[in-house]
Amino acid sequence: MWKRINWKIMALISLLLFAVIISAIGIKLRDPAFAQRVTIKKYKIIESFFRKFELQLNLEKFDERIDVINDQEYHVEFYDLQSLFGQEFSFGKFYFDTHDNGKTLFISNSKGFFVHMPVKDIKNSKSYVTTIPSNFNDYRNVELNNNITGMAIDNDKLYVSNNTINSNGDCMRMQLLVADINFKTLNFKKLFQQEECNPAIRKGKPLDRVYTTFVVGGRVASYKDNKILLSTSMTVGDPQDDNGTFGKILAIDKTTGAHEVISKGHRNPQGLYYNAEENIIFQTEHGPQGGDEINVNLNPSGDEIENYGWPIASYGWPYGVDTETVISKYKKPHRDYGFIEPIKYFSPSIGISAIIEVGVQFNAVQDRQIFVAALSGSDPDPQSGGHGISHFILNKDYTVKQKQVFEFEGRIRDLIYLENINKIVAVREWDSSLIVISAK
Ligand SMILES: [Ca+2]
Repeated sequence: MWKRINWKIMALISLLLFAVIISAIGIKLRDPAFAQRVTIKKYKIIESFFRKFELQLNLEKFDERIDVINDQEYHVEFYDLQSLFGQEFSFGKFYFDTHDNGKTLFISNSKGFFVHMPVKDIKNSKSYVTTIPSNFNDYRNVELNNNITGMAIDNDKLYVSNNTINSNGDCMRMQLLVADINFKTLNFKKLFQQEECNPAIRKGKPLDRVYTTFVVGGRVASYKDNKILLSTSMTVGDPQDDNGTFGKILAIDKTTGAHEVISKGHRNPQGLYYNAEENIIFQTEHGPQGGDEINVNLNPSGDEIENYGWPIASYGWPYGVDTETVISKYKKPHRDYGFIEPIKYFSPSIGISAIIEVGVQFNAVQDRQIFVAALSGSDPDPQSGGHGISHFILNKDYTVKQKQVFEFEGRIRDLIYLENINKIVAVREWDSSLIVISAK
């Protein structure tokens, strides 16, 4: 009898104790400082695993829907990448490219976690990706989040760009790294680095509080003539200066790392696509307040530097002024001042990001067509393009014939068309969902 009561009391006490501990943890977790410490610790453990080991992780379909866009039906599927990168990575930026004639998909997040998967497996509702350890952290100031800003694969080599800061904390530069493709480890080396500095402002020691004017750009794409394209942002440098490397599309020699300027007058270009068959560069860039642009370069070469107008021409306004009442100081249209006119601009901005061109085999659309991703738009109209992927059908003169938006809540940074399975793939950043689009 006593033994039985004793057992019951013990069980009750244990239960109470358990409840107290659980609620204490609950209260503690609601303390933002504590939650942050736990997150950082968890993050560091996951991060060290990703960097050091080859791991296989599930990729599972969790949702699908049908969208009708520009009079065509599309199948839209959602796969969970969350378990792969964990919740704390969901704010990470994702970049894609393929290897081995489109048979293998590479994904990197901005912190330099690389995974690969067979492209044919994307058709399965459950598949897996495999991580690849790398030395990317050797080229990144972890505290300052000098993260990846672009990735491209070209001839068995993987290229990534990032901004790097010197040890004094007063000079920020964009660099292009290259590694031989190897599923066991990616060993990056530096191929190119900007000579000029973005003047960072050092505040405090260690270098945990360095402020810069914005330094982004950094899209990377395969190009012709043994070169890789790299887009650079402008800060204090002059995007109109032929000799500088700010606000440019550069072509970097894959052997020597030497650069040439392909086009100038760019503000913050975060979308870059090269059509090798026709020798055309498609490019997007962020405007200031409004004035996001889609641009096309119909004859890229190192001989003549095309000029896209920044900081003289733009459809945007300077930050901090009321766009309703103040006339913008920027010139428009571009063409009246000798600059190349964007094929499309967005005011308000959509937070324009990746751009890809897709052929007739994707969806039987006969005209030229492009898909454009967006990071965030201030326009409440869901068809503005600020929250989703815009599908543009173009006329022969590159004016817009038709435009409609695949609506997704959240930021979408990169897009890729996978020819082998005839699908477009994107990642929605807030929940790290892999979005797969195919024509019905
Ligand atoms: Ca422009």
